[in-house]
Amino acid sequence: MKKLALLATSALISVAVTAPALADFQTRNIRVSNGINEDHPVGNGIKVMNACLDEKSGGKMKITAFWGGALGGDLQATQALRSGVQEGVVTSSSPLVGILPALGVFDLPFLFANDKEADTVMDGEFGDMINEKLEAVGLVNLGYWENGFRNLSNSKRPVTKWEDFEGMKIRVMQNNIFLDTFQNFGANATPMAFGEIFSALETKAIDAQENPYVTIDTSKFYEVQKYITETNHAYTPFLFLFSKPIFDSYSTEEQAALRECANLGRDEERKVIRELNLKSLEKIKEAGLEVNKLSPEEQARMLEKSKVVYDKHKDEIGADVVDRIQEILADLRKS
Ligand code: TK8
Repeated sequence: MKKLALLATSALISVAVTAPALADFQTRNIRVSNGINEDHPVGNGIKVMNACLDEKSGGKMKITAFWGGALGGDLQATQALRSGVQEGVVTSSSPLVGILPALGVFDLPFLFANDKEADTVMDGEFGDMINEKLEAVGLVNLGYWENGFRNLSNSKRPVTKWEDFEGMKIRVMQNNIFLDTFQNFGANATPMAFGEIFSALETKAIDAQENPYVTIDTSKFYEVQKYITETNHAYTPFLFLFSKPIFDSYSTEEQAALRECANLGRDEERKVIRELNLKSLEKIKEAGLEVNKLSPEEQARMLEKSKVVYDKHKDEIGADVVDRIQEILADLRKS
């Protein structure tokens, strides 16, 4: 009898310890929009994130992802987050410079030399500093996912030096640094939302666009392009943004679960996208595109030619922000 009573008490205690934790989770249907398609590695990342949320919240928190711009483009979705009418978006940083000019730092041409540099900058104090600035404009960044190094595709001619851009009609993101970079190479650059690229290439309204191989593959741009050049001219990250007004209404446990699960998702996404990169290039080749690479000398020439773009945009990005990233990169290159 005594033993039973004891057992009953300890059962009560264990309920008392675990119950409040679960009560801290409510049913949350988290809508996350994407411009890219579900077979992009962001899809793998979101799967992992969902499994993690499911476990932590006892099935209460769940992401529903929308693909191919079904909830609107990057900029439109981000504004919906700021006004608290949508939970999340996976967006390139570049179209958001009108909201936060400091993000333009990632658009500076030939800034990063490789993945490792990008990861170190994004996951370190520099990434944290940008995250603080994002919070001030109503956006919680759950993490830097990989979009990747950007390469040029076109339907006109092989491009192996900047002079080959002459007169080429190229789509750029809604971003003045990209606009100036390509105008400066002699191209005729047009800012356009991601969702309009395919048909603009198909109808020849534009000749060219630039995106990582995996995006050119999963968004099928190779179907309407003839040439591709590995330019690696920019590494613009994906931000996994969450609406700050909605985030602030969540419990501490829910917020922590989102942050932890987003990190797991990011690790998976980065792993998958890096494995897929060369496979995507193979697929693009098999589709019949002519592939060229910029020589290191030409990359250096393009960077030199782009110094005017750095100078023109430095103050608007924030001189302190540009100086800081250059110091961090210089240190990394020493070690
Ligand atoms: C997808 C975009 C895309 C970006 C672009 O929504 O616009 O070219 O590289 O990944 O964010």
